[in-house]
Amino acid sequence: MVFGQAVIGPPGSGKTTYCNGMSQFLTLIGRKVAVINLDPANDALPYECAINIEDLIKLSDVMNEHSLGPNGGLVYCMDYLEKNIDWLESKLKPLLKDHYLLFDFPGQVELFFLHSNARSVINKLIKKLDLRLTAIHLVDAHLCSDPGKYISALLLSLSTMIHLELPHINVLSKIDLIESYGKLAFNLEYYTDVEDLSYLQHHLDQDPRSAKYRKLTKELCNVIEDYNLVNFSTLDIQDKESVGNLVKLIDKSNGYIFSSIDSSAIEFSKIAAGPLDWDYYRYPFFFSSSSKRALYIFLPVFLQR
Ligand SMILES: Nc1nc2c(ncn2[C@@H]2O[C@H](COP(=O)(O)OP(=O)(O)OP(=O)(O)O)[C@@H](O)[C@H]2O)c(=O)[nH]1
Ligand SMILES: [Mg+2]
Repeated sequence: MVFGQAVIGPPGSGKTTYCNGMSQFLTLIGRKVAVINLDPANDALPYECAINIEDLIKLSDVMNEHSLGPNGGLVYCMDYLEKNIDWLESKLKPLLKDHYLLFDFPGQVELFFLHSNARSVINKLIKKLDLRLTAIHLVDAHLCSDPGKYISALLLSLSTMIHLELPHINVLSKIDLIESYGKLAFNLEYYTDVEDLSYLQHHLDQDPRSAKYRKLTKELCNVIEDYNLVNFSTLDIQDKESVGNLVKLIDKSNGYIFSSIDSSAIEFSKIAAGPLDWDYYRYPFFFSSSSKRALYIFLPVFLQR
């Protein structure tokens, strides 16, 4: 059984930086990590890449040969990858024995709530290679500073969850920058827990442009609340505690925490129902703010770019 993450989210939400930071963190806690770049538009990769889609297809070639723009080009590349899934499988096979996989996907959101190609790539890999993947959906935290943008982030997260049908964690990325966009109308927990969206209505009414769409927005909020699926974790990729908390959630969602257990169903259920603190005590630096080693590993995440 091979565990890993499919890292997705809108352009610039921090996916590539996340793969870099997450691979450093996981390496630090003793996992062997392989980062797979599936974004054919990712030109300057900050991480060492085990597999690169550019070896199969290049966005610039596709755009030239087929007279496509970047968006059409990316859809073409993902279709091409789906048709040539054997290429990816053969590259992944040598890694399956002992690696944890991080897939860095393109930031074109239609690929993950509309088109079937990316979903099909993920599903084929899961079935053929027995992967356990969690979708990590990064959304820039600055969207919380505008109620209209926040609602569209909720809708995007919901449609992506329903479309991909994977264990799924929505993450407000770049949370360290949230205060630089001014004071939020509500506590951060309001935005992460997605509790009662009717409170947003008042704020939307302040803006004449959004007040015009009052009824529509209300119905959209009802849809989000009726599904009751979306909530968010937060992440500052430079902060080891923030990354550590997310790792705990991911390990629970894709079953990594069960991977070393071969005893009874009771043991499984104890872990499933218990707190998230599984056996992270194995890594003494995990939450120790005095640990400089982890900090030094993290600082270069941005400096390398
Ligand atoms: N302050 C802060 N900046 C971040 C964080 N994560 C990413 N960034 C910055 O956000 C910018 C975009 O990050 P990328 O990792 O390139 O985003 P991406 O989602 O891979 O972008 P595309 O591949 O173009 O869709 C970069 O300047 C990063 O340094 C974070 O947690 N905090
Ligand atoms: Mg990227």
